[in-house]
Amino acid sequence: MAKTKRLLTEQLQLIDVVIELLDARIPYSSKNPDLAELAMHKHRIIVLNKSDLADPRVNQQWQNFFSEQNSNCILVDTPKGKGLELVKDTLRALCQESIMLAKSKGRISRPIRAMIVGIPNVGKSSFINKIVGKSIAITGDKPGVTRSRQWIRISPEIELLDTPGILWPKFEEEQVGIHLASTGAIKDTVFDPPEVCARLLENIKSPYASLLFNRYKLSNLDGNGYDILAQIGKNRGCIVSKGEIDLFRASNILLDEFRGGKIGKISLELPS
Ligand SMILES: Nc1nc2c(ncn2[C@@H]2O[C@H](COP(=O)(O)OP(=O)(O)O)[C@@H](O)[C@H]2O)c(=O)[nH]1
Ligand SMILES: [Mg+2]
Repeated sequence: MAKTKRLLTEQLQLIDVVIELLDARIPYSSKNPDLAELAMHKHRIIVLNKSDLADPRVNQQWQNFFSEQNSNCILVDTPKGKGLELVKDTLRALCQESIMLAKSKGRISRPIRAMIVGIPNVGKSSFINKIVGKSIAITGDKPGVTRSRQWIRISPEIELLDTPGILWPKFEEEQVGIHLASTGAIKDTVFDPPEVCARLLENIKSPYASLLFNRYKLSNLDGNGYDILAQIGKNRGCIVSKGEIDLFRASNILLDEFRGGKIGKISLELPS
């Protein structure tokens, strides 16, 4: 973490605007606690990425919440490219002052420089590829590949750092860990998948009951998360010998379908 933090601090010195990607389903849990301080003197844009997987009503609440804190907050669906033009417009608007200043002095302003930051799996590489417009090889994550930093011009006045800044998630709160595991931000191996699923089901069973009924043909949502997981396993044929239900297989199905948005548009956190 110390090394990651040092690298981020270095990268931040090069740019004007930080674009912080959050997972729209878990804006609280996917927000890095230290970034506000590290990027104190930079313009910032919050992108609620994967907004296509989250509950539209809740997306709106989060957008209002961040706007009330005077943060620029944009809903994005990276694969469909939704919201990306607004990100570029916002970048330009944020830097308007320095552009005007340069003009008034008869100078041509240099391009605005921005970088993407976010926790693992939030969509950083996809976002960069999409906003750049063509697929570029992101080689930075592979050990042994060294390459100099590159700026990619995404419009005449905007340049983007080609490697995203990697942020570490919060570690202290247990509920945060469950949310990060549910969405796939941290590896399943850190957690017991049936436990993650049981907690996930307890979180969503009342706000999203109808989605669960529809997807898994449940007869009821009685009992705790493990009971519901067992029903899902039974209905999906996750049976081991003697009719016992394989909760691990049921968990894999549930996690895959939740992460892929197959159950429906589900948000795990509200601003309140
Ligand atoms: N549904 C959906 N999936 C996304 C979105 N953005 C990224 N993804 C997916 O999330 C996964 C992780 O993305 P990646 O760019 O590798 O994340 P990184 O680790 O932050 O670089 C990939 O499977 C992407 O296709 C989005 O807006 N919506
Ligand atoms: Mg990546």
